[in-house]
Amino acid sequence: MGSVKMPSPFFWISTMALFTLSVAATVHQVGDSSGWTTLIPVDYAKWASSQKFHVGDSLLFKYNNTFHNVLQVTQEQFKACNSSSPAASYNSGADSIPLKRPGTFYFLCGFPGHCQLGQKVEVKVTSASSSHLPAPSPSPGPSPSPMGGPSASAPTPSAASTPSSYFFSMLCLSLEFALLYFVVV
Ligand SMILES: *[C@@H]1O[C@H](CO)[C@@H](O)[C@H](O)[C@H]1NC(C)=O
Ligand SMILES: *[C@@H]1O[C@H](CO)[C@@H](O)[C@H](O)[C@H]1NC(C)=O
Ligand SMILES: [Cu+2]
Repeated sequence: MGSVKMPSPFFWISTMALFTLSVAATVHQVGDSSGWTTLIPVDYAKWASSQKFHVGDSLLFKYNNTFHNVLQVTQEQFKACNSSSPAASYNSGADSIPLKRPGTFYFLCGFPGHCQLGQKVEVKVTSASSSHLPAPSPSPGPSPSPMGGPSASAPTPSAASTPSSYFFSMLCLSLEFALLYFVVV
């Protein structure tokens, strides 16, 4: 008790296992820090192509529900911005939608004109068995330290194109290291 020890193999195995789990269940905030909106023109197709969606992940739609909602629709309804008979609808303003199976899923805002303004997103979900690790592209700016302080939690608009899943993974990794440090020592 109180003596400083080298981390045991258990430490490394646990860390790797927890890291794998944290990466496997990514929360994809739609539109990153811009959220689900028409005020700022967000290219949701571009956002979706910056993400890797796997079974077990979830989508997070954040918006002011006075002005927006989230409707899950078919491909045909998506193309036509038809919100008359959605398969599912959400209006909490912070909707977490689990991605339970592989396939392509279509969402749009049902408020008049919003879908036509581009408030629609198509998400291609692949099975959980494929590779989870996002390819970290070299960033020209200062990269966040994995052990960085809580002040680094608010993503800046310039970082909006970086996959939010990467930051989430790094955050989880930091927390796991901190937790396991106290468990082992
Ligand atoms: C939504 O917007 C309205 C009008 O701007 C505002 O009064 C309300 O507080 C907002 N709601 C949330 C949850 O931000
Ligand atoms: C919208 O979708 C519904 C249900 O699929 C369909 O009955 C209706 O004709 C569609 N409306 C338009 C304008 O495409
Ligand atoms: Cu809307």
